[in-house]
Amino acid sequence: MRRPVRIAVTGAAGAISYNLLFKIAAGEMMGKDQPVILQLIEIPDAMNALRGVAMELEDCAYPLLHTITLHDNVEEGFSNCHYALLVGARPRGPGMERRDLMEVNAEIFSRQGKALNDFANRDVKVLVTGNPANTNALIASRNAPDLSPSQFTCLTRLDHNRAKGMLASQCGVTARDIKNIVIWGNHSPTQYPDLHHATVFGQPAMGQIDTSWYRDEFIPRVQQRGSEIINARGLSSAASAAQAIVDQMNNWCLGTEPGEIVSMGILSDGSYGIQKGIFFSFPVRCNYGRYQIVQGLDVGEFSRQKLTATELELLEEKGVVESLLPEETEESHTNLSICLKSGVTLYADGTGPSQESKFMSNNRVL
Ligand code: NAX
Repeated sequence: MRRPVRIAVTGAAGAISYNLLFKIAAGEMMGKDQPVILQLIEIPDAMNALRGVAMELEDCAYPLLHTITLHDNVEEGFSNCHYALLVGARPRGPGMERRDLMEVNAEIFSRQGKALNDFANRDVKVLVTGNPANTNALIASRNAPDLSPSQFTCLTRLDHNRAKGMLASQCGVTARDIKNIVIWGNHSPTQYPDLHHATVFGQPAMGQIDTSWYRDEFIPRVQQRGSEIINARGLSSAASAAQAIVDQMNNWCLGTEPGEIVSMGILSDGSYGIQKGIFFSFPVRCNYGRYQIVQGLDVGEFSRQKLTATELELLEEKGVVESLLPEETEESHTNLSICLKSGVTLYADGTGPSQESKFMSNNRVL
């Protein structure tokens, strides 16, 4: 049996986590041979609810679930974690403007970035789901000067999966027959679901659908899918969001299928002309626990306009939280090459590879 990995989850008593934690404990995220330790984090008021969730997890008697720990603060909760799933966030309250929401969450995510910097495993992989996900990822990453920005990602896999599901339904095929959808930009209604590189049964998707359906129905529907679900269900997406978290982490850690493209929100390195220093959803491939932006995809005039719109929104969001972005990390976030470094996996009990050993280090270059 392998050594258990530590997975910290914030917002662990919330709706998404109620779908997510059971999947993780069942081995759907990290593999069927990987035991897990769940470090569950909530706000103090939700600790009782969290205890209930922990009891249910225990009652499932999952063979891979090694330990569950409960925490009402991130400093303890992130201690030595190998993976951090930042799901919890403040929802938009009555009369709250978008800017207010961003400011409240900015404070939460700057504290979480600092706690990851100080207490998490040096190789921690972080996935931010709490909204506004891209900008929250930026805040967390900018507040973690000792970690590489490439260790932070935000969730745009739900948008990717939504696009895949809708295209499959339109073409009368299953999601398995569809490849290489790309979501560009922000996890918001400005995101751009791009089908120009997608294939259905290995043939270009654009040749199998109407351009007018693509532009006038498909794109707005993917962009607005979150609201469509809230209107229908009275509650926001939870099970599909949990599945997307599992998919994104699984691909990041265990790799994508050969040749397959997936979408992931990551720090822009300037690829495709997108300004550096913002978290933007790009087409990526993953292998050996790393992701790499797929280069050289053709971006036509229609696509370019959409990319620019979502890029501008992210730059505007960044402007709102600028005061919470420490200056010391500005350079590492606009010049990725200077902050890429080697890391070693350290275990809490000190039995991991020696930090000094140059043979055991892994290269985090993207
Ligand atoms: P819930 O309101 O059901 O749960 C959120 C939980 O987070 C609550 O239990 C709350 O107590 C906890 N929490 C709040 N602040 C916290 C903090 N500082 N530390 C630890 N826990 C904290 O929301 P849920 O439906 O689970 O959604 C969670 C977040 O995901 C929301 O921000 C939501 O907007 C966002 N989403 C992001 C998606 C994406 O694709 N990026 C899609 C789904 C979802 O809408």
